[in-house]
Amino acid sequence: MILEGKKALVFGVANDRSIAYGISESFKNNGARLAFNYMGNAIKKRLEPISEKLGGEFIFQCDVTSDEQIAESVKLVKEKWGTIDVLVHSVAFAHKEDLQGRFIETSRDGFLTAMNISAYSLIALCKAFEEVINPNGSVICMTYYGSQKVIPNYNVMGVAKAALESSVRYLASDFGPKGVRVNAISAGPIKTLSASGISDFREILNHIETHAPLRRNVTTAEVGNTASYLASDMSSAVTGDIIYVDCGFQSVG
Ligand code: 0WD
Repeated sequence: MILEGKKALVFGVANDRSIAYGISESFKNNGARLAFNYMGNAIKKRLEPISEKLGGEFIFQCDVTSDEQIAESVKLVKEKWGTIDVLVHSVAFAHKEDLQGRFIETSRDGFLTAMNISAYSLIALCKAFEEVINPNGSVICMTYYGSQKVIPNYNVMGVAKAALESSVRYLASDFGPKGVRVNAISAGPIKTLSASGISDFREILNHIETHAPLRRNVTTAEVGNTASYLASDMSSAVTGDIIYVDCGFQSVG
């Protein structure tokens, strides 16, 4: 029970295939207390039974592009819990037309949308929740190898993930004196709702099965267990880091 009593806010559970769901299950199994955001009413309906199943203590509306909703979330979290120990950012978005074809075709609006939702939102959440995160707290976000190498069709999201990974290092530096750690997990490809927006995603999965040292794809449960390690005091000297949970693909890819 490495997370016994720790209060974890999880952003990005859309359904039970979400990476954030695997993270939440592992957190629950390790003794954490949980609360979840939802973006809009459609996701709220889906989230309610999931939160119940995982023993979530409350859910709250928070579109990460809205400073007002982020401020409201902080207020609510203060009322409910006072402080938090863990913040999980498992959120990303890019327009479908920007996840196919030539990267050079990315529009200004598409670029800014991807950057806003997928990268800036981490900074916005860290800034807003700074006052409630306990010393020894842990911030965890999700990234992908397309930030480092060209992965067909990942395009603008690769650029957004590069910004996110760099933000992890700067945020870790800002939070370090408080004892709060900031890290990213770079997960191998997983068939989720977001992933289905990427053109020819099946080919990426097949490529991993053939080329990754473990010759298979990663599961959300495996990503979840690494997140539990990062959320726990077991990783107390790990910060500003990108941890690969990808069946070893980045070592050969
Ligand atoms: O292969 C993959 N699936 C990988 C995903 C490999 C490596 C990393 N990742 C990352 C993603 O880029 C993302 O950062 O993991 C994170 C979680 O993605 P996921 O679990 O693959 O996707 P999904 O289940 O769709 O959850 C992402 C959620 C959204 O779901 P939908 O499908 O409704 O877009 O991000 C949330 C939303 O719940 N989200 C937002 N939340 C608040 N405000 C917003 C927003 N503006 N936009 C999207």
